[in-house]
Amino acid sequence: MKDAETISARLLSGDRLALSRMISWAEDGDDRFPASLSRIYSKVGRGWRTGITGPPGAGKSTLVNELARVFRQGERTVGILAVDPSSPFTGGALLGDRIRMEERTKDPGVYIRSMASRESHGGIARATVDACDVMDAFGFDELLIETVGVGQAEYDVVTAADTVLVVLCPGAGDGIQAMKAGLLEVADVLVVNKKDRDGADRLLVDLEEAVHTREVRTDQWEVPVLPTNAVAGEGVEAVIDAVHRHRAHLEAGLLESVRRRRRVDQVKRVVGERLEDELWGGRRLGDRVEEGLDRASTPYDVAEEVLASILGGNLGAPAGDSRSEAARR
Ligand SMILES: Nc1nc2c(ncn2[C@@H]2O[C@H](COP(=O)(O)OP(=O)(O)OP(=O)(O)O)[C@@H](O)[C@H]2O)c(=O)[nH]1
Ligand SMILES: [Mg+2]
Repeated sequence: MKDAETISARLLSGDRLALSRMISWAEDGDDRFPASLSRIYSKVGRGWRTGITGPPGAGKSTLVNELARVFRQGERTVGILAVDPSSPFTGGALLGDRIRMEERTKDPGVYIRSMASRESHGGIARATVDACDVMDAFGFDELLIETVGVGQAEYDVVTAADTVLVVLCPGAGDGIQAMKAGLLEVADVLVVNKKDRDGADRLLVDLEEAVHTREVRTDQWEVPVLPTNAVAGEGVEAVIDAVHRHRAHLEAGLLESVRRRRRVDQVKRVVGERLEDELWGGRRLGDRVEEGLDRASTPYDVAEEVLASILGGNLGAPAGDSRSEAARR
């Protein structure tokens, strides 16, 4: 793995091409990635990861741009990852984001990268965590991860973050819809963007009510609801202040366990992906499925056969199996 060695050394010396290369390896599931990650992993854990999610068009990219601007005024370096889990390629929306962020891209203290899902299964969440680890090891102080909040794949992506900002705006993606979509559940900070628009005050009040009437969070954090006008850069400092407060809150308590749980999730994703490749990649089991179906069995019968052949026929009697429990009673 000469390549992995070279790239990780270059990354640690501040080479941005190496940074981009490693993120591409993560994205492609390249087998050079694990070896290169292990060479930089001791540097992971210093950057703060802020996820920005919310309905399409809520103003996430505009806010990310503003957050980056304010961080830069404070001499903090910023790595930005725009993740589009539902797109099989880096499409138009992200391209538009890139143009808006042009001002930021000229700044050597800012790195911007978009990522899209190339495969249908959950690889994008795994790749997001990998990309964050790589940017973190590179040395960015602040990591910003933007993703559209619409479904499960996006929630998986957002769990890569230490602090989650949910950006809403009056109109299309109003509070009720956000609640239905479960967006409020993932929020550490709620942002009501487009506060210059009609309905913003109403949305603020609704969300504050929703936050306060909800059961107290197990982590004792009170979710702030903050108005912004991202285009005018208004309210952005208050958002950053909330991120800092949330960071201090986690650092005083749950941070280690939260990050550990996130690593556990990542291990599970890697195992899942590898298993899937092993099982179906070599067509070994694929052939078995075809044969089973030729015998006119149901998909369940064939699946049982396949599982039995993998697990050595011990299906149905794992440790602590409910039937054996019942027999003992
Ligand atoms: N009036 C007003 N317009 C805003 C504000 N923030 C963003 N916009 C506009 O809303 C539109 C969408 O903004 P984006 O930042 O692209 O929104 P987004 O959430 O990143 O959109 P997607 O990534 O496509 O989901 C743009 O035309 C912005 O200029 C705001 O505070 N007030
Ligand atoms: Mg956007």
